[in-house]
Amino acid sequence: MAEAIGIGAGGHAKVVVEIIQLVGQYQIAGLLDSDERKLGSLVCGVKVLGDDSLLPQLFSKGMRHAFMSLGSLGSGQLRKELYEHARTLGFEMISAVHPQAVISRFARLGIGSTIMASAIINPGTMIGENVIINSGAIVDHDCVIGDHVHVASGACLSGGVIVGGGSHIGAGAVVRQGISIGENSIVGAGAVVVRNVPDNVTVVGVPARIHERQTV
Ligand code: JB2
Repeated sequence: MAEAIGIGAGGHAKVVVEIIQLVGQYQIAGLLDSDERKLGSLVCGVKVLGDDSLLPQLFSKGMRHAFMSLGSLGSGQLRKELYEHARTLGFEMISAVHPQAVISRFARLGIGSTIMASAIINPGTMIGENVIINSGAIVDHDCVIGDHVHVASGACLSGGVIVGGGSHIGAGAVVRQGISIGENSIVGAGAVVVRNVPDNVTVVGVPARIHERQTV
């Protein structure tokens, strides 16, 4: 069985590791984490081998597959940078799709994406690279989800919603059908989005309103 290395060994890693173990297509060789206190510790039985500086060494020893086990709350910039770093080194980024996720055969998933248990992805939807569709989230028909987006647990995107790259849809948020959300924006947990959201803003509340503008 091919081996894969995970990047990140926090809470998100537990969920991603378990999915990869359940699917059984890859043997997880270990996890990388920048916190040296985690060195040698176990995450769902998988050892933390060191930090990201090991990536080139692992690649030169023949490791070819990697996955993002780092999550995000709000900005996914670090997830994006580490993902692109691993790709630049030559790693093939693998997806983790929970066997109990419901994914239409008419939906498309980008590489390196993580789809958690009880997520639903309906026909005509396109999911980009390095996307997290977290537990119980619903992405209805004909949505377009950009690269590095995180749709957090229990969020609901109605039909035809567009989410720009790097954005975060908070836990339990609801986005009305046909809405466009810009790039690198954050929808707060529990928000109800009934108007388009521009790039680089945080919206919160019911109905969602701009709370702050990110400086990029
Ligand atoms: O540059 C880094 C780096 N910076 C922080 N490289 C690597 N390889 N690891 C890094 N880390 C590590 O990410 C931290 O040392 C820590 O071990 C881990 C982050 O763990 P945490 O549990 O804080 O967050 P998470 O990313 O695993 O999960 C977040 O996102 C999920 C989607 C949390 O907010 C979860 O609650 C959420 N479900």
